[in-house]
Amino acid sequence: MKKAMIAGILVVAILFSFPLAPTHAQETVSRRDLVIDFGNGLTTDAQLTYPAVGDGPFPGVLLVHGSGSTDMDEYLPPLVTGTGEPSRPFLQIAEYLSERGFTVLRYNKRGIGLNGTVLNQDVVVNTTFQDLKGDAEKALEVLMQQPEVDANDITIIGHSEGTAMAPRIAIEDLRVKKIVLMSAYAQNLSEIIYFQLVDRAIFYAEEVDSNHDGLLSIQEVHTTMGVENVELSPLPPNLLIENSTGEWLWYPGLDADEDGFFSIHEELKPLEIQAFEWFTTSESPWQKWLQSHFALDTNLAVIGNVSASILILQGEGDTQAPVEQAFLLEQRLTEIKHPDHTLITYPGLGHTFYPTDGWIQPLGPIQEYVLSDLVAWLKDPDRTVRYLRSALDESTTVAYIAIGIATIAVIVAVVTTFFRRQDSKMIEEGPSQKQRNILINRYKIN
Ligand SMILES: [Ca+2]
Ligand SMILES: [Ca+2]
Repeated sequence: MKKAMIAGILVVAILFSFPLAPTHAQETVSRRDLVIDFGNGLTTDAQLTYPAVGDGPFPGVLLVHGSGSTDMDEYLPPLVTGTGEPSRPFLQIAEYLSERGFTVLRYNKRGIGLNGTVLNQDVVVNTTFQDLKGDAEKALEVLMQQPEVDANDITIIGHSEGTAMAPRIAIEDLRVKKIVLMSAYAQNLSEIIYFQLVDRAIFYAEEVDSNHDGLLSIQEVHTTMGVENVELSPLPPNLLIENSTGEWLWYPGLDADEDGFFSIHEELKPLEIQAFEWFTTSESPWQKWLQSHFALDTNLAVIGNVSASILILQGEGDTQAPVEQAFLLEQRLTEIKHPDHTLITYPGLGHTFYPTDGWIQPLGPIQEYVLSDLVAWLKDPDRTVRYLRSALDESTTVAYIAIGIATIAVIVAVVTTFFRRQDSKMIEEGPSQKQRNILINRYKIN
């Protein structure tokens, strides 16, 4: 009896001490770890995800990251997600798509390891836009070589900085049939950074300025301290005011004219412009990458050259790639009558399609309805009809040319045979009376 009780306690202890690790009943996604060779001795880790059922080949999707030290999951630390947990938008996309019939490749950026760890500072500091684009192209080749991938149905999904790469790769490589731009840029990165550093701070400050006198008071800033995720705003209060003496004061240098207020246009704006100028010209580690971006044509200038189908997904509350960027791209595609382009914008969602609150933008996980729209677009029969039609157009053209050549050949053969017959007849029999009359008329032969 005692033994049975101890055994019972042990069973209960075991049940409660082991985490019930797999919460799902059945694994629905298969995974294969890969290593991608970027050349010059540089390799990176990657992972292929594909449906657990079937041998494929399945439609292939490549994920191309946003800026920063980004791993294959686009890992974002709790510091910026506002949820207390990290978020992994690319892992989310890969699993969501693979569960629904796609093979997806995602890879660590050059020099970057798991959770955005910098593995090779030298490589990271020297990375240019062209390097990143070349890496994406190498990853694309690896994706297309996988037996689970239908090389005739390839999509590139770019997020943020990746939206500058996807169109350029699709223009050069017509095997890419679809591109998806999530949180897209239309203008040059220098304009985006100016918006992020200068405009965004001013817009937010105007919200904090509750009496609308153009001046931030200590009280107005202090009031924002309890606001949820306020540390993710463009002007976190703990960077504006301090209380080391028992009294709240502006940080030195902010209230330059010492009138007790932080003027939005006279004091804040010049500081933000200084920050922009420092960021874009200093000896900072990002200079090589920044300058390579500044030298690029805008996305707006190149998007019209993409023949692949285009989906743009944009959060209307995105404070990093504002929704106007997506509207500009959509307008260009409409202007040039691009045959297959779709824009979906999401009210209240930010840069990672997570709910945002005005200028406070937590980078939490992607809302499921956005992923659902993505799959619906990728699987829409309109896409398939478009490819079939273009394949049909190609084969129809080839058929017309073949029929044309064959017809001409037959006519030539018939005509040649006819004249040969006539000639040989004339030689054998001599000209008939009618032929003789024609010859006499034409050449006045008597
Ligand atoms: Ca005020
Ligand atoms: Ca002042």
